[in-house]
Amino acid sequence: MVQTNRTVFITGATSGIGKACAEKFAAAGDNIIINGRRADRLTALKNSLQKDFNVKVFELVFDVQNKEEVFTAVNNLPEEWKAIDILINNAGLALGRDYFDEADLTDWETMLQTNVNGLLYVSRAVLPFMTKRNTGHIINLGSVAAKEMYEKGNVYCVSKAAVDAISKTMRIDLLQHRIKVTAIHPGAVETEFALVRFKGDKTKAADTYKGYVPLTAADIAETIYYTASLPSHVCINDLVITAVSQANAIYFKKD
Ligand code: NDP
Ligand code: 8X3
Repeated sequence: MVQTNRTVFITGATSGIGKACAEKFAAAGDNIIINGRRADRLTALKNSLQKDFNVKVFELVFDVQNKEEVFTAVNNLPEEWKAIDILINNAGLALGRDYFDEADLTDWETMLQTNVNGLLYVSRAVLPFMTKRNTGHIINLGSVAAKEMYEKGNVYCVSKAAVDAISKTMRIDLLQHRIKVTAIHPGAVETEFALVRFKGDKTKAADTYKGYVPLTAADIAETIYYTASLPSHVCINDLVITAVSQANAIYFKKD
């Protein structure tokens, strides 16, 4: 039987996959800690989850890039929110689609600081609550971009390859605490991801998803929920998921 009433901490819950995960886990009766930088969106999500699903929701506004903010927010959680069962390290972004020799250095720094360092900070802050109880599940959002490098993907691919490697090393070091570590690697998912990558250019963002049926955020939330609902002795370590029209990070069948 699937456990409910768990405490699930989701980073980057103001949009896309993170928001869909918050809705999926809340619909199943879990209590949710939601994070993001856009406080207005977090409050709206908190209100709708509480109203629709009658679960408890706690908002944590912080930037995962900021070590101080991360540790202060996590360490100051009220006692009843500290027994975190599942951490979904979802906050992340791509910025730019440029050749290596032309790419913007600030874009590179922001991707590494968010997708790699941010994930490390949040995990390191939350882990003492899990190791103390010798239980927990960390779910990291990688990407097909971790599995194949593609043209003009450079540092985004690097950051997701790092998430892949971090997931493997976490799994080894956390064995002694019976903590599950799952890396989820989606192909193209239609969210605000492309709009962020192309810095508000709606035409380029829409082109990303043209000519085929992409994954939805709800597809990924469903998959993540599945990995979090298996018996306590079972762990999905690594899961690659794409639309039927996508073979890997590079090959698509578009109309
Ligand atoms: P969205 O742009 O829709 O959502 C990204 C979320 O991350 C937002 O809630 C945003 O919140 C949050 N976020 C970004 N930077 C920070 C930060 N510094 N601190 C806290 N939160 C932050 O994209 P997706 O839902 O598609 O992306 C979610 C994850 O999935 C990312 O890690 C992405 O790399 C990965 N992924 C996405 C794919 C896709 O095709 N969409 C495919 C493969 C992987 P806010 O701006 O409010 O801070
Ligand atoms: C997002 C998918 O193909 O844009 O991680 O890298 S892709």
